[in-house]
Amino acid sequence: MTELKTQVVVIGAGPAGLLLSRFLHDAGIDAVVLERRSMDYVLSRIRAGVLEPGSVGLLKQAGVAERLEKEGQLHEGFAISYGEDLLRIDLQALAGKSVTVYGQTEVTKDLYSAHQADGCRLYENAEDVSIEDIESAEPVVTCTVDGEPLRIRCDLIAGCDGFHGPSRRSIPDKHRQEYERVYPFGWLGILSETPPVDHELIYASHERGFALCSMRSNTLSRYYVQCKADDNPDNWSDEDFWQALREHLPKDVADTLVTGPSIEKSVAPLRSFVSEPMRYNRLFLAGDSAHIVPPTGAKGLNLAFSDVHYLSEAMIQYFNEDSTQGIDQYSERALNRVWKAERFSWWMTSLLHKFEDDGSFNERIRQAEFDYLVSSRSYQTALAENYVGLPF
Ligand code: FAS
Ligand code: PHB
Repeated sequence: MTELKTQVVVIGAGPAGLLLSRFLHDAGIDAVVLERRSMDYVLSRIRAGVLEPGSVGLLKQAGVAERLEKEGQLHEGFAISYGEDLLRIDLQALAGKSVTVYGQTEVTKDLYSAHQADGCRLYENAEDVSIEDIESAEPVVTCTVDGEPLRIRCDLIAGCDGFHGPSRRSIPDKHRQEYERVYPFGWLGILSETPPVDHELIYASHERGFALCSMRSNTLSRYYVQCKADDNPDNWSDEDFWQALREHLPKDVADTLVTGPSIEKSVAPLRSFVSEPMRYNRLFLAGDSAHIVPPTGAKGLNLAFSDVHYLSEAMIQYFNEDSTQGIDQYSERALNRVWKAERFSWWMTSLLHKFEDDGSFNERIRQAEFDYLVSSRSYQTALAENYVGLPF
């Protein structure tokens, strides 16, 4: 049995956990990160691809934006297609800001290499992570690493372990309120070494359903089509996927689509989920451990970073200024921004997807919503403001 003492145990080495431990390290606060999987596995995940300017600012503040600034693509706008109609949302003109296309995989790699360079403590393949004495002044986190039991006493715990992690569940049910909407569809996504069909993202809504044309670079494209929630990627050949994608896009876009073999293919279910509060005694939840958004609004990763913005400030204040003000306000501050992003992601999902059981009235409402968007600069501005990210 190895016994350790630290100030903060960070559970989960995804983007939230790694960014938090970076900020704590810079403030001279000792932390230990526990990750259930191997870091090779964590670094191989294909997830988000759009960064708000606020997230880019945090990555710069953390000193891990060098490659992002070189390889990231600045996007001043994106398009929404509705059947054959195409509307460009000019983010720069409407909201005065642009987003950056740079894969979550790359962000996580940059954070991890900085973590290693700092010589910060991270235990990968940490099994059976569990929290003890969660109501005490010195909680304990236990786990097993390479068969060796590890016991870590700490002051505070950051639950950055995603939706399926133990942190949220260690908060007693009577102290937790969960809000959820599970959508009756998923996203089938592929990655292909082909040039993107457009230099900006296209969110396509079609009577057949939703599709998204995105990218990771000028030679690496990321595409999604709406599929059944429990669909299996093996049910889809590459040709099936490309055919379905073409059918969801305006003809003149589909005609320019360059296809090729997929190098990754996966299905992601869509749900909106929030667990309140985001703090229980000395445990603080950040990122997907506390909330999930459907990816239609490109908010998942960005919300994880905004949580870390609030939580790192609060923990630094607690340890370095002996003030509990930040940690006492953390849950409320974070949830305030989380719910606005939940609303936007739900709105984008409702506008752009096909709901089988919806009936013609809702179909017509969606059409009217799109027509209003096309005709109203203020409505486009509201969309743009939310897409680039509301202030912290
Ligand atoms: P993460 O899930 O990234 O990280 C949590 C970490 O905790 C993981 O490394 C996990 O292994 C670890 N962990 C779990 N249980 C543990 C335990 N018991 N002990 C120790 N460690 C444990 N967002 C978009 O904007 N666009 C997208 O296209 C998109 N696609 C997505 C596809 C999928 C399949 C998923 C799940 C999410 C997607 N998201 C997308 C949202 C995504 O970007 C998340 O919001 C983001 O990864 C959240 O980061 P974290 O909170 O750090 O959680
Ligand atoms: C992606 O590139 O993976 C991506 C982009 C925008 C979204 C969702 C996913 O809204």
